[in-house]
Amino acid sequence: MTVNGTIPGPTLEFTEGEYAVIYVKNEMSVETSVHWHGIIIPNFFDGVPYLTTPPIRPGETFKYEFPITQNGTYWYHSHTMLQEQSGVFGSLLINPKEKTLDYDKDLVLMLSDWTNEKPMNVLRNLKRGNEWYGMKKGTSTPLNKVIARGAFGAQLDFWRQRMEGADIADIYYPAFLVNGQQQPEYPDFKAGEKVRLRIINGSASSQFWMTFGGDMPTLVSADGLNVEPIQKNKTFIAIAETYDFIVTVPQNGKIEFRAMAQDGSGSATANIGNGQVLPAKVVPKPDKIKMMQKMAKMDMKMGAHALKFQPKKDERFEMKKEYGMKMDVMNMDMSKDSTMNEKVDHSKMDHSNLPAGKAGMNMEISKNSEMKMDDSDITGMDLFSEYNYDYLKSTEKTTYDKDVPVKEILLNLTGNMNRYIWSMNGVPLSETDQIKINHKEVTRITLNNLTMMHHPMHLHGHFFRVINKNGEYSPLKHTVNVPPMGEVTIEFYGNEYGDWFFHCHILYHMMSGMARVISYNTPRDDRLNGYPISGLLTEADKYYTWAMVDAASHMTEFNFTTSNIRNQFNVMAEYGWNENLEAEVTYERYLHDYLRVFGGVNIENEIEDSLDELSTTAIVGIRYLTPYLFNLDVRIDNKLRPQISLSREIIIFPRTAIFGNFEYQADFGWVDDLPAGDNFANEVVWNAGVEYFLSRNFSLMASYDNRFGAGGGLSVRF
Ligand SMILES: [Cu+2]
Repeated sequence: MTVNGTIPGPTLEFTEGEYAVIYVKNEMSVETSVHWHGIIIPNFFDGVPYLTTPPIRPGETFKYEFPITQNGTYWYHSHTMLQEQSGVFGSLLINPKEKTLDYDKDLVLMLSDWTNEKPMNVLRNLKRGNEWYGMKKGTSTPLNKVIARGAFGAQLDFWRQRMEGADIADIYYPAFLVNGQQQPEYPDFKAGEKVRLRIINGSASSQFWMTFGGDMPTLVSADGLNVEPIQKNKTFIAIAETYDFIVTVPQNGKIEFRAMAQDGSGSATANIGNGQVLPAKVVPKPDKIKMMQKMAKMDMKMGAHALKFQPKKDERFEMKKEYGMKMDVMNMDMSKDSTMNEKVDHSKMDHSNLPAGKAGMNMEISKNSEMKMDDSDITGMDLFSEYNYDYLKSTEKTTYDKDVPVKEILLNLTGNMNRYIWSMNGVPLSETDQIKINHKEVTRITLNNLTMMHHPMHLHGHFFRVINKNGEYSPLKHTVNVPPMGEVTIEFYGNEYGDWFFHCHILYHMMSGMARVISYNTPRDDRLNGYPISGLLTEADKYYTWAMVDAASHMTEFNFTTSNIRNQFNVMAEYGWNENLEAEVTYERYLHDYLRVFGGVNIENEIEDSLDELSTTAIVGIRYLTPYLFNLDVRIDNKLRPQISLSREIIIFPRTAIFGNFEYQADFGWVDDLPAGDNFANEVVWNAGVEYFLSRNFSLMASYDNRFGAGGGLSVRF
């Protein structure tokens, strides 16, 4: 999917004060939409289908029109499902009426991530818990590596909290791109020219560290708005953010611009100018095992519900209190990475009297040439201190009139990696009401991240203050990254009308429920009649279906699952060549992330190694994901025989997992008579095995099962 046949689509250039008229013709076979990211726009043209704007059906042309009241670097993208991942995005460059910055030329650098898979298939693989992406890009932390690094204690701590480890990015990308290429060249810029690099992160789920070769670049604007210019080389760019840097093309070579994926799984570069390459610094890969060890040492609680038992019940504050970072680690020293020689000229700052955000921490910024990496130095929050926005200072005061009423909103960012459900306050989009805000009031939102991932949160139609150490001069942004277990406070003045989307810009998180509608409670536009909002809500609560077949020398097994957020249907059939059989169909309802009730039908052969007599029973029970990530199944059948089983899978080597299952059924003879003289019978089923991942869809497996015996074969996932 493309815009006008290219990835990215064309750069749309305007000048502040113009009136934009843009015709979008849908030549695809599916619905689409275009959202103008960061643009202050009439609500109807914001481009979120079924919320503000009708979807564009195949063959239709939609006319967007809006006055251009701002200038800077912005972008546009499809807001329909995962189309942006496929390539429906481009840049939006708005020139100021009067040029205030000193530069000669513009160069847009649009970053993106590229997958050869269908994006919906990527999401399906995340939903089913396929470990392949981490294996493929070498960022998974198998048990052998964890043990070799002496981090088994930390691993146990994570497992106890139902977490596999510290995850940075979920998806494997074969390529990262700048303007659609892995290493584009821009030789037309001449030595001495000042170039304004307009960098946009149009990725679906990749965040980057940006570095520059040659002289220190000057950061002049963020999210389209000018900031106090600062010389800065190593800068983080979250998804959907934009940063403008002014660089001077050197006499002695070309500037290398490098964007390295945050998890170190790859990078893209661009060269600006001519001659020898002046290389950009390569940021070291993050050490996930070390992160795990540090996090385990910190006093914090993971595993907040991504799917609450009672979504209507307000438990935001209890959730914030129970989970996340404990307050006593908030007072600590912070050593800052100044390898890049940033212009941090203060050796000691006391921010304890600053208004909000992470204020209250006494920060000590030491001007070391190397980041201190020994454990004694790194405590608490400073694991993620390099992600704060303190380097952004607005050129003007951004505060609101003190007399304006303030409405405070707490949003805990929550997620469950096991089922790939993302939400806020434990409630995904499909189960929540709109957040009501008031016109002419300030809305202050505290974003409290209770997950191990970064979430770039984007609010449509507004700029919000990101409260940082610059107090009254805190910057205005449209997208803010909230680091793992971190807290960011934003606030904005309500000068709009209508409903606006607020969501994590990792598309796969948005599509899994991490989104909200912020509503001014004004009447819905008549032009949306026939496009109910349910069209948007159900996007984040789709059914995903997957299946697996094991074909082995001793048995064959078939598993089928179809699942949305609350409901799941399973079909399982195992057949041993020694004439043993078990098959089961169940429906499950998730009461919360870890607990579900189920009912269904089970078929088994009565007599060992013979299919002559099959017994069919109805079953009901519960399934529970225990601490340490065991799957517990407790059930009873219509012959009143209780059964308990426990299963677990662990990745022990980079591509190798072991698995085991133990099942115990008791029969007290309450319904069927037991053989004469017996008043109790039991049956034990167990199996254990090993699986080697060949690719996303194929594994070699070998197992022993006390019914079927030992053997090996192939597992196929589809
Ligand atoms: Cu997210």
